[in-house]
Amino acid sequence: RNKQGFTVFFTGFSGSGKSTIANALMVKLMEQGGRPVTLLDGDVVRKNLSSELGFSKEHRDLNIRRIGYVASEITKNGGIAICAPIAPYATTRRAVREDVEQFGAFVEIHVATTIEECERRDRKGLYKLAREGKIKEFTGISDPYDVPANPELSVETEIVDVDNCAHQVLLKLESMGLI
Ligand code: GGZ
Repeated sequence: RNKQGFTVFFTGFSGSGKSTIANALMVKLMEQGGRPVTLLDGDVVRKNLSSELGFSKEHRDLNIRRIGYVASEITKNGGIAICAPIAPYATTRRAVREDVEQFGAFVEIHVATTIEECERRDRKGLYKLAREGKIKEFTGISDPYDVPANPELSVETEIVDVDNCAHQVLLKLESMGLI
């Protein structure tokens, strides 16, 4: 039972809380034992797998397709892949979904923190730099973000804390019969 692999794919703005929720989810899934859990975090992937890429549409798409390929291999082999890039383009998310769904479930989670709230928090000071024009093509400021139309789940980080968001994801996975 529950041997099929699957991919949990978080999408949302920089500073929305994707990494934090993804990490909390990883801990919960590892506690359950069973399948290996692999986290493909946005900035870690950029450092190790996509270090030559920038933030044009072409480069973002290439980055996301690489993440999708790795996630589909993990899914194929019965593992759990947790991805947490911005992934701003709906068509690219769709393509990754199709890659993964050949082998197992694709669970898209919209981390629905508004751009206003991400900019207010500005944990890494990147929004300030983007406003000053020192970072170009910054998602939500000077670059597009397609809001997911039909995610499996949307988490509202402005009213729900991190642990609770991760718990909501866990409940969704349960209701889908994946865990
Ligand atoms: C968006 C940027 C940009 C631009 C650098 N636009 O908060 P962070 O810092 O750690 O997460 C962001 C990360 C985005 O990389 P992704 O691979 O997730 O993006 S994508 O899915 O679109 O390929 C941010 C930082 O890199 N960053 N410049 N212009 N975020």
